[in-house]
Amino acid sequence: MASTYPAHLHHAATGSAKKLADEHSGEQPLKLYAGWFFQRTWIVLEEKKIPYQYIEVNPYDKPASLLSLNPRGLVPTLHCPQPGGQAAKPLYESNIINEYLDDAYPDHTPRFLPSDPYERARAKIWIDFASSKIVPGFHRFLRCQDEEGISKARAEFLGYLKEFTLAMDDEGPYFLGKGFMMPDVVLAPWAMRLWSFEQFKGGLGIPDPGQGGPDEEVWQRWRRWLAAVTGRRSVQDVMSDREHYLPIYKRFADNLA
Ligand SMILES: N[C@@H](CCC(=O)N[C@@H](CS)C(=O)NCC(=O)O)C(=O)O
Repeated sequence: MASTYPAHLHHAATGSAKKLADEHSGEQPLKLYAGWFFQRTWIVLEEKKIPYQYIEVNPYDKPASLLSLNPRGLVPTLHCPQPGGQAAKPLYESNIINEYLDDAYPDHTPRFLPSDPYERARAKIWIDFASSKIVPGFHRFLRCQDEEGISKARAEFLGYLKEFTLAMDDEGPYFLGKGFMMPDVVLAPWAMRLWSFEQFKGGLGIPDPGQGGPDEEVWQRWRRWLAAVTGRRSVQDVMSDREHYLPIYKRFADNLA
C-alpha cells in the first residue's frame, strides 16, 4: 500500500520501546499492530497488564495481515479474539480501542473511564477535546513558518491547553484526580513531545513559575499534570529514543509532512 512516510526515516521501536516490543513479540490471541511513533493503546495495554502480542508495522512496508484487518493500514489496529472459535475481528481508532479494552477486560485494572455515567460522559468530552483541538493545534503550531503565524498558532495552542487544564480535578495530579485515566492517556504521547517547540519554534511559551500573572494557578496545575504524566512508567516505557523522533518532527516543523 502506498504511504507518504519517507523511507529514510526510522521505522521500528528503539530504546525502552524496543525492549518492551521484544518482550511482547510472542504469539498471543490479542494482537496490537502498532508503530513506534503512536503510543496511546500501547500505554493502556501496559497499564492493564493484558497479555498481548506487539506487531511492529513499518509504515513503508505494511504487512498483508494488517491490510486484511484494516485496508487503510493505519496503526494502531487491534486483532480481537472472539469466543467459540469464531474468527478474530479488527478494531481501529486508538480512543475506541482503549474504551474496548476497558470494557472487554474488566478484571484488568486500573479502569480508564469512570463508572459513574455522568463522569464517564464528561471524561469523553475532554478526550474528544484533546483529540480534535489540542493534537491538531500541536501540529498547526509546529508547521507554522513565519513569525506572525507562529505567534498566532502558539496562542491558539496555549488557549487549548488552558481550557483543558481548567477542566481538571483541582487536586490531581491527573486530569480526573488520583487515577491515571483516558483523558491523560489521550495526550500523553504529545506531552512527551513538547520539546519540539523548544527545538524548532523558539519555545512553547508557557510562562515560567511565578511569571503566569492571572493564569499562574492554571499553569501550576498544568505543570503538576505534565510532571505526573511524563513521569509515568508506562508512558516512558513505550517511548523510542528521541534522536529518531527528531527528523520526523523536523519534517513537520519545515512543513514537509
Ligand atoms: N485517529 C487514529 C489515527 C490513526 C493514524 O493516523 N495512524 C497513523 C500513525 S499516527 C498511521 O498509521 N500512519 C501510517 C500511514 O499513514 O501510512 C487513531 O487515533 O488511531
